[in-house]
Amino acid sequence: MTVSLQKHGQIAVVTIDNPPVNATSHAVRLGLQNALHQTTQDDDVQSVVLHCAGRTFVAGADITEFGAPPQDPSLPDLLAQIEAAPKPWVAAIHGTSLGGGLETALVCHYRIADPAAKLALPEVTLGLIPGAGGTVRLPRLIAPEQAVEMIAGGKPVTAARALELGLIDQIASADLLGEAIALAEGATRRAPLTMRPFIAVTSQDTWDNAAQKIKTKARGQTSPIAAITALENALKMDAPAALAAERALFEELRDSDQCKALRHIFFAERATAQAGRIKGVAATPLSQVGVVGGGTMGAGIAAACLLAGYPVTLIERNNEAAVAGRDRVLATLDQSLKRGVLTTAAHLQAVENFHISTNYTALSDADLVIEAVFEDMQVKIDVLTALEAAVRPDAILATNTSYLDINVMAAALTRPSRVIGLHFFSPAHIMKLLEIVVTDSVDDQTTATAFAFAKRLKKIAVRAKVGEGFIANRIMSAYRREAEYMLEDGAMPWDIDTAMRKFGFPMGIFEMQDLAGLDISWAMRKRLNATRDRTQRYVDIGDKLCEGGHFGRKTGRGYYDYSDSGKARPSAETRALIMAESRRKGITRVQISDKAIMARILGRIRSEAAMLLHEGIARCADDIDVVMVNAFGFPRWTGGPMFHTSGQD
Ligand code: 3H9
Repeated sequence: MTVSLQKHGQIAVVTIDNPPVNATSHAVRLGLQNALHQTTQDDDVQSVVLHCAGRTFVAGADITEFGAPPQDPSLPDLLAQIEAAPKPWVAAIHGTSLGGGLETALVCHYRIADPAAKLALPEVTLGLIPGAGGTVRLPRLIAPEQAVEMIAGGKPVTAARALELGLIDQIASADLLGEAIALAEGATRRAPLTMRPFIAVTSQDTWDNAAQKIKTKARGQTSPIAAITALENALKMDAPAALAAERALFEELRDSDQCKALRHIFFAERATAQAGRIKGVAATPLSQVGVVGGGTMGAGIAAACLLAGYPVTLIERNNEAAVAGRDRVLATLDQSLKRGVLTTAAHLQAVENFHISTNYTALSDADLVIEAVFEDMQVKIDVLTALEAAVRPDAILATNTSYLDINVMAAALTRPSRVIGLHFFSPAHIMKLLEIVVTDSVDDQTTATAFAFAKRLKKIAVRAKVGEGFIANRIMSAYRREAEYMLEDGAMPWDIDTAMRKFGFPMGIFEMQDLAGLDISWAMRKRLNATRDRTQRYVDIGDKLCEGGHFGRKTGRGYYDYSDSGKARPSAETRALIMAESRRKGITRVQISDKAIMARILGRIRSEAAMLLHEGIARCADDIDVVMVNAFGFPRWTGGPMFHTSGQD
């Protein structure tokens, strides 16, 4: 039964059981309507507790039903009926109460939550606004400034924060259902939220500032702006009118291209994990992780593993480097504590789980060791060879290389089947993407284990095969090359960056390179120089900037000049260099419009992606969308480059 009813004395417990996340599918809505009818009719029932089986309270409307013809009862209508019920309803919340799930909790007359519960209205992340009364009821329960943050930001709040905000009445101490029943026993019927006046905004200025911040952050995404409109309606109109306006706005957004694109990327991100589900193969449980190299990347990887609860040993070549690596990791853990990502107890545990050493023998118990040493084939082979001698024969050896040939590394070892690529993105404890690079010799168990490891780290794992730059860096190198061609053809770095920002990237390709350091790609170009295809167009501008010591932000000069406060300004020197390079090559510069800039960038991404698919390096077009959105800030609301440009071939 999707929705069942049980009586505990005079309390009816209505249970939704609709795995995996108790979404309000048609069957759930019908079941709830039935339960409402039964509990209303039954004179023995004094109050009702609404609770969910499985891992979570309702996590939202059923997204798979969007796009299909609507089936009655609609969620808004059903929720209005529950809100008007003659007997009090108590929502017992565990796991995640999201979107339509939180809206369901809002029509209940009381809310009690498990201490680990999270509550959110994440509809904006799907290109929507809450469509079942969230924008109207929430500002009648909590301050509108907080409501707009939840609705336009979409971020979850913890149970403790929800209590502070007035979003819930109580946090359960041990037994959620038992305590919800106790609450229901003493409950009297409260006025529905829609009958209450909304809470006044603190001041028009505070509201305007909050709204302005959201608009700036939206960068072309429509739903956060619509969220502000819906809340402003809720503050101006009476509840029935505001509910009708919310519904109209929701339906318009639901049928929009941005919503379709965001739904595409939501499901694409979940489908990447299928590459790790190999029939008949179980992942090996990992209890000890080793990381070699305590620089930015290694320390980030160690922190990511500690945040996921793994005991970690970090190896460096000498004491000084080990201590520096340790300090980096501990600083990250401290930041995570401050940001509320870790509780005090979990922080303490992570610090206890962390060890440093200068000797590979400290890894004799490790199940997985990830090397993050200098990007040089011989250095990496030496490290992996030494590791192979120190670890158990069944331990997995992973490399975090961004470009190098992992087949060559594996071939240099005696157990190539246990070697895999785990390509993290910086900062490794924050960036969601992890490329899992399968070699020609890796065994299925190692691959399945790498995917399970990624899941525990809460990363989105995308499978790639070995090939220069795998998926992400190969595509980035391709559109960076195209952007460099445009420098010679007529655009300036700031023209290209502006066009990319207008399209929705958080920053342009040249700003990004200045931030990362121009010397990194320069080193790679020097490495590839001997084998470079001389018939291919080559742009020398980046090399010439580096030869002049312009390595980007860290040297105060790169494509841009940087003031002491870090503000970027177009550089006259870069402009002169670019003009001189066009002249030297005999290129007549022509103005390139924003539209033409983006057409060239997108075209290049698409053609490189086609090659990756043809070569089997990427599994499918959806994986490429996931990579581009999560590695380089390709605007999510376009659905990624493949979805965005589909139909253009
Ligand atoms: C909404 O509510 C609109 C209303 O305001 C108004 C309506 C009128 N529907 O992520 P996971 C599937 S909009 C259908 O891997 P986790 C998911 O595809 C909605 N399916 O697990 C996956 O399937 P599979 C607002 C859904 O533990 C499986 O569940 N709500 C839905 O890492 C497991 O998912 C949201 O935006 C859904 N709503 O994370 C919440 N949600 O196994 C969206 C999940 O076949 N969901 N599935 O690949 C999430 O944020 C996460 O899934 C959640 C669990 C945190 C719940």
